[in-house]
Amino acid sequence: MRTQVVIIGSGPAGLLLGQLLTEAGIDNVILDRASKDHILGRVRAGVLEEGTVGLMDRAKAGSRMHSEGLPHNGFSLTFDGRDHRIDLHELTGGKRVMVYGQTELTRDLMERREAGNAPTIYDADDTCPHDFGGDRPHVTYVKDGISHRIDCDFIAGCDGFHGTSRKAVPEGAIKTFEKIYPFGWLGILSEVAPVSHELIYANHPRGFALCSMRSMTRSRYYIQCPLDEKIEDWSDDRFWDELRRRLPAHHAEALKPAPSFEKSIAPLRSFVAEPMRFGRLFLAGDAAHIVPPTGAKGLNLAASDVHYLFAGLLEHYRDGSDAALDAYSARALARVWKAVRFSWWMTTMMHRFPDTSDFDQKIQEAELDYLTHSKAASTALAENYVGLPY
Ligand code: RFL
Ligand code: PHB
Repeated sequence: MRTQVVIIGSGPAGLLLGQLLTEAGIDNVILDRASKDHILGRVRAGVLEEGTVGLMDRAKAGSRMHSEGLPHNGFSLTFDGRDHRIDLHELTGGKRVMVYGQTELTRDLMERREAGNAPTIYDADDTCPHDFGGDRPHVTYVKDGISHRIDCDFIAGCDGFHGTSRKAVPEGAIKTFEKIYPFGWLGILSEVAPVSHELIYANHPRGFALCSMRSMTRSRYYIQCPLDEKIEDWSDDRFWDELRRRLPAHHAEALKPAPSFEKSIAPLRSFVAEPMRFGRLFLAGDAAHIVPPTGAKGLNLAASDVHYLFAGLLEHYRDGSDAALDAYSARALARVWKAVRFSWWMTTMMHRFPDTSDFDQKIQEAELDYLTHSKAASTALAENYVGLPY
């Protein structure tokens, strides 16, 4: 089998790239080791930057997002028992974010792909990119016990943090940067109206909490927890009780406990691999970088990588120029590092660290006070939260 671009991974990065390529008439095949149901069962990101929204439109997959997604003009930071609204719209001169679940975005892209009969191979085992240092790369995989090979022009490694693409790069050709945080997030989904119509990021002596949503009838809540916490020790009642304690009184009173239908613990990590291009293999999304979810940047970075990679592939096939492909890694990484910095900063400012000294605590309080009382500081937060320009 032969195609122009093999995409490893059917998450947001792979699906978005596949759809943009298909719309531009560039043949591609997506391989994923998981099943379609498994991929659609994952609950992850919830906040889309305008750039991500624009890419969904360009991929002709944005119509449900516009009818069911919730545009948000601001969010709340709470500390010291009080709410401080960050008016994104006002501070950024008219920008906003869209609250729309990653699961729904994934479903929309999959449906669009199926409608266009573009091939996706699910349950592909032992996927491996080969010969990407030369002009004739290929990818091998095993499906139902039978080995297959796809020859191609380019390989896009969109297979997430634990994927095979980054691991296929020779050790000396890649440099990685990592920071592991000493806590995780325990998250639940519940079929109940959100406690507020906007997101609430809460800094509290008992730890961070986040009130988010998937719709006006479905809530997504998180609390900071120790890394060794066991999910089976967290009954719904215990979760609601702990969340309530971390919110200012008026929100705590408005919180309506209801059964959860998803509950999981995610570790927090910052990670970047440099460069993001190795000959004819290009890494995009979580395959190249991870950010803690505090800044809502993971999915949005996957989208901005795809923006740069698609521009490069389009220029290659339409104009016969490799200038944009050659610039891919540097352009993507410049934006990635700014989001890594922002996510690290939000995480540091909003969480309780086990080794926080009295001095560190006072600095955190001063930072929050400054942030919420200085227009310049609030503007910097808002500008990063809505997404830096591509
Ligand atoms: P994905 O979504 O991980 O997709 C990778 C795909 O590759 C497949 N795969 C392989 N396929 C073939 N062969 C292999 N060897 C393979 N190994 C893996 C996988 O099955 C999968 O289908 O990466 P992508 O596309 O780069 O997208 C990135 C986003 O998913 C990620 O950044 C965000 O979800 C991160 N994230 C959040 N981001 C936000 O912007 N806001 C959030 O609120 C937010 N919350 C989260 C998150 C990530 C989480 N986890 C568990 C990683 C909450 C959680 C819990
Ligand atoms: C979510 O809705 O899952 C969500 C929203 C904002 C974040 C992280 C997660 O910063």
